Amino acid sequence: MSLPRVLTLDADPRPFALDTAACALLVIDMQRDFLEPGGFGASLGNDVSLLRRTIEPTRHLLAAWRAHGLPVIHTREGHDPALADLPRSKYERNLTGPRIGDLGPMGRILVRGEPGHAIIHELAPHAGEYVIDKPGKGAFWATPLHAHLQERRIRQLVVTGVTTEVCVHTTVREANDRGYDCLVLADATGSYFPEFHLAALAMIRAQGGIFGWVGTTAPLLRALSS
Ligand code: TIU
Repeated sequence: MSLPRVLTLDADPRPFALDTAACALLVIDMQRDFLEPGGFGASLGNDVSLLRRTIEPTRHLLAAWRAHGLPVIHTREGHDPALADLPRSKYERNLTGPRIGDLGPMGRILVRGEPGHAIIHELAPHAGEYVIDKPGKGAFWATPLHAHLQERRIRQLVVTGVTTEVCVHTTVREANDRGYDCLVLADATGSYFPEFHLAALAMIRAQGGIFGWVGTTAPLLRALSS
């Protein structure tokens, strides 16, 4: 099934003209450490169940997106086992509970290669999909993401993942400053704080779309299936 070059999608503050020849789906940090008990999110005192509503919409979108051979990029937040890429400030920030690198129920918290660091099985990357390991909240800091996108002439990102106001927001701000148009999908992003989720989305689309566009998966799924 061939797609039109441009898909016009309902979004705020105005429709998003998705250029199917210059876009990628960016799935941020859908890791066990954030979505399952015993990981980094839980170690910070959060109820991880609040994020799980994003899984089904993201799973459907991935299937439709992959059916057209469009590029998918996944990110994972985490650190090397020696914690050499872990700023002391990040390590020391949480004063209570286990810290990054400590042993939890899913292995060492937020450490690459540990079970908890993996992307949840429902959204596991397919062969050939790019997986970016990032030590920070933003996907551009200390990663090859910008170079990867530039080489492929990708100018637009459809952004999903967790958490809306932390890694998604930081990444969208980084992307916006580097010249990418971002469409952030409200039902495929989530936060441990529902009010922060709503506020973060409002910030993106305010002032004429100061950081980007906000939409949902439904119009995109419709466009990909018609
Ligand atoms: N704590 C929190 O809301 N988020 C993070 O620490 N990382 C991401 O958002 N991925």
